[in-house]
Amino acid sequence: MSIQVVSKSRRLRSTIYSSRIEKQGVKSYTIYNHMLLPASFGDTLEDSYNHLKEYVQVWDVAAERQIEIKGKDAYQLVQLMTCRDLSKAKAGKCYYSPIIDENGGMINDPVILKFDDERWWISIADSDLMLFAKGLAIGKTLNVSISEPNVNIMAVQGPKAFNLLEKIFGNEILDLKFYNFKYFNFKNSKHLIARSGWSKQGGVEIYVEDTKSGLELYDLLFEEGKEFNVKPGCPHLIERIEGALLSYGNDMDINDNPLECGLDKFVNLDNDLNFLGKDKLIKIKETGIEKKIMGVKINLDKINLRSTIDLKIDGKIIGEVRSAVYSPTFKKVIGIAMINKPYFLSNHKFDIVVNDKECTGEICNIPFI
Ligand code: THG
Repeated sequence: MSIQVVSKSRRLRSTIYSSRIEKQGVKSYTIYNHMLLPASFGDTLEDSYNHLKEYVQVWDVAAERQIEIKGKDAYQLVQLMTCRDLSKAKAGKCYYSPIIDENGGMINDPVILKFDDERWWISIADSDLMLFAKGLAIGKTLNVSISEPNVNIMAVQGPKAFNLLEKIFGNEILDLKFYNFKYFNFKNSKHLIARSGWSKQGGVEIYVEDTKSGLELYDLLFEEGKEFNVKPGCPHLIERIEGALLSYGNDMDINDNPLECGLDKFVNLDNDLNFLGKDKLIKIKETGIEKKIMGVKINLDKINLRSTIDLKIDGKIIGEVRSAVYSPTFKKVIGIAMINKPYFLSNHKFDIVVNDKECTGEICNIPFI
């Protein structure tokens, strides 16, 4: 039997919600930004998937840490790190933005929040972005301060999310637009709420700065949510693969560029902005990419992926699957794969060996749904 326990310590940081989710029956954690991120509760993966698609869940996603960039040169530093054009970014908006190195390799894929030109939060995926930002700021002698404030996000996700939120915050919350954020009053405190989240089921993320008030709010969400069948939850492997929400470190890393990751929408090269990797990305765009993230469907009824598995055509490796799960919707395994040129151009069939068993699958477009 494989070992299922990871020992907790200060280094593997708990969140302000940990004691609560442990009472609520969290069954496993993963580690994200050196912090506990719940990975499952008591229900089966399929039950929590059905629940998320029908009701509302509250997630402890405090592991999505904020890196605050403040100071006169804050915009310059943020723009230096991303290939997304933030020159016209507006205060009160969120921007999903690839962070890239000097070769165009993906360092992170955060959501960036703009407060004003001199204050930004970078809501990071699982890599040490703060060190990268500090190195750049020191090297370029930029006038900024960089920190990781004590902000702990809880996400409220699912089709009933706004029914629940309206009960607590009033109908003003219904006017919040996708990827916008605003402060909302709760008792004697205010909380930054963004219409965003790592699911396609709709909802918000509450960036809790006032811990005491945030925990009261957490408890109230469960109290008021009873009529909507609220449950604790966490980012969901099936739901996120079906919706093709990419997972940094799983689906892509520093060896992949944003064009290979299908993030073309967020790669703005036709401008006079100064960001790392720009020349490289311009060249890559001219010559074309050598590999690309695609969907795969595999003729299996279960999989437990812990590392990549090669995909082959006539014995030749044509790519690798990087995330995969059984989908109750497609009644087979679906996954996210990096596929080599020219195989990403059409729906090729491939061979794959899973647990010593040979089987077949085919390449497809994402999102699946
Ligand atoms: N919320 C916040 N911070 C985060 C995440 C989050 N940090 C880590 C991780 N998730 C970052 N990765 C992603 C990946 C995809 C999306 C958000 C964060 C996402 N994409 C939308 C989509 O693909 O449909 C839309 C993006 C857009 O159109 O701008 O939501 O979840 N705070």
